[in-house]
Amino acid sequence: MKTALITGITGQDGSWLAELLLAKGYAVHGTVRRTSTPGDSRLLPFLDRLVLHPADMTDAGSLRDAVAACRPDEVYNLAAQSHVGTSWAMPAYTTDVAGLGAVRLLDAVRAEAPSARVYQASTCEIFGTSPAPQSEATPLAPRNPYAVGKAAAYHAVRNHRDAYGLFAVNGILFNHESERRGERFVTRKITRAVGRIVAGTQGSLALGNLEARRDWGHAEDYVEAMWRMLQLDAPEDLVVATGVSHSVQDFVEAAFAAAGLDWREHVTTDPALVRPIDIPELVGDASRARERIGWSPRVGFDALVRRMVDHDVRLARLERDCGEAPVPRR
Ligand code: NAP
Ligand code: F7E
Repeated sequence: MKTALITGITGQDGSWLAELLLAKGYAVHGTVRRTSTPGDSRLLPFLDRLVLHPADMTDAGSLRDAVAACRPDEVYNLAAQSHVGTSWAMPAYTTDVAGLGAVRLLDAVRAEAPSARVYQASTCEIFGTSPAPQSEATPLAPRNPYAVGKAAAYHAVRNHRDAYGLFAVNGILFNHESERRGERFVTRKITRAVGRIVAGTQGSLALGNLEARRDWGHAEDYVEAMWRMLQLDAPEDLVVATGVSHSVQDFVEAAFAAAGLDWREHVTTDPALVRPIDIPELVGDASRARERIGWSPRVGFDALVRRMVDHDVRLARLERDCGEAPVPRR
């Protein structure tokens, strides 16, 4: 039985990856932050099959203890303050967690489990304003504090690979969403609003830049790519994307239409939600991933929107019927 350690196991991708690895027969360990209210709701269906270790990406000792406690075969570094908008409000913290956090983890692996394979959750955000479509050959041009931290982590992974022979890879993933997506990312913010509008518990939805174009896939497909990257014969950085971009407005139109609503009657724009710099278009060329790990997405844009809307309409009706107060996220 192989052992995997997932940092950020409580997040969207962490929960999908934990489920995938459990199904493959792994012993799955994860790091969790101490919080005043439990943050493990995404893990509840299989919580009793996980081993959780207290750790924070800002605390090198806790990461080293977690690695030493489970001596993993595979380490997936998914932990980050991953909201780009928030990274402008918390630049030092975000850059620390995403950048130095990865360095601390790599050092912990080198010290405690040097033969472990390491997956780093890199992101298309490192390409910033470099022209689309972006591939492994695209120059890095990070344009927000989150991306600056992730670009530092990207280079740290490559240095650890070349200097110490660590099997470490950057999965350069484009946007991926799901029914488990955090409610302040735009897709889930939209589908949660659609659900509540259908249930009669929300009237309108305020958004920022509707023109930005992103390459949206389903997270369940993307965690499969993470696992496949760690099964390669030799470590290699790969772009994972659908290759198709849509605007935020396209997503809004599709989500409202899926529930039989006209988005123009409900959506407003608020300049306070527009970022100081917003990347106009991120769309990936995943040809190399297709060739090296045989990966291609199974869930396309329309199916993604439909799955999220259906889920969030059901959820909003349940909340209404249980008398839970709706709290839309900005
Ligand atoms: P997410 O839902 O925001 O989850 C982030 C995880 O990181 C959570 O478990 C969170 O714990 C943990 N975390 C945050 N700050 C931490 C800290 N200081 N110390 C320890 N843990 C901390 O993100 P996601 O969508 O699953 O993404 C997973 C990873 O892939 C992230 O690194 C993200 O930057 C990267 N990525 C995501 C996408 C995407 O489209 N989803 C694309 C490319 C790359 P709490 O539950 O305690 O907050
Ligand atoms: O924004 C625009 C916003 O916050 C998408 C993270 O997982 O993917 C994610 O980062 C677009 C941007 O995701 C609102 O300005 C308009 O252009 O859903 P998002 P993101 O910034 O692309 C990358 C690959 C990651 O690595 C990140 O970790 O939508 N937008 N109006 C809005 N965005 C939000 N959040 N809220 C709005 O009201």
